[in-house]
Amino acid sequence: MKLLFINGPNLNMLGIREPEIYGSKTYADLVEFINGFCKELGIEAEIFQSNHEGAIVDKIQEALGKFDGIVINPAAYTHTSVAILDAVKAVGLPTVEVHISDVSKREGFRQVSYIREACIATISGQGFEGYKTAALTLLKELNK
Ligand code: CA2
Repeated sequence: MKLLFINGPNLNMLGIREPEIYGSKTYADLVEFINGFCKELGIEAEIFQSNHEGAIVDKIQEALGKFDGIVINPAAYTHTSVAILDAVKAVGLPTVEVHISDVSKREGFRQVSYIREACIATISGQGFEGYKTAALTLLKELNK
C-alpha cells in the first residue's frame, strides 16, 4: 500500500508560533510521526510539503498510477482552492482531508472546505494523530 501525504502552506512552521492551536511539535516531528506509524502499519509513504498551490496540484497529478491514496492537509488552501479540489477529482484516488486543529470550532472562513466534496472523509481536531486516523480510513477503504 502506497500513500502520499501532502501538507500545505505554513505547516513547515509548526511549533514556531501558535502552540495553543497547533501544539508545540515541529514539522520534523510530524514527518517522524507519519513515518513511524506507516512503518508499523506496513504502508509505503511519501511526505510532501509546499507553500505553493501549483506545486500541490502538480504533486496530486503525479500521484496517479504511483499511489493508492492521498492524505492531504491543504492548510489555508482548504478554504480557497478550486484548483486543488479539481486535481483530486481529476486523479480520482481515494483521498482523506486532515486538519490538526478543529476547524469546525474556529473562524467562519475556516469552516469552508473546497476539497471536502472530493474526499472520502475529513479528520479534524485530532492533532498529529489525525494523520494516522486518515491513513487507517484509507486502508479500510482500499481493503474493501
Ligand atoms: O488545522 C489545520 O491543520 C489547518 O489546516 C492548519 C492551517 C490553517 O490555515 C487551516 O485553517 C487549518 C495553518 C497551517 C500552519 O500555520 C501556522 C501558523 C502559525 C504558526 C505555525 C503554523
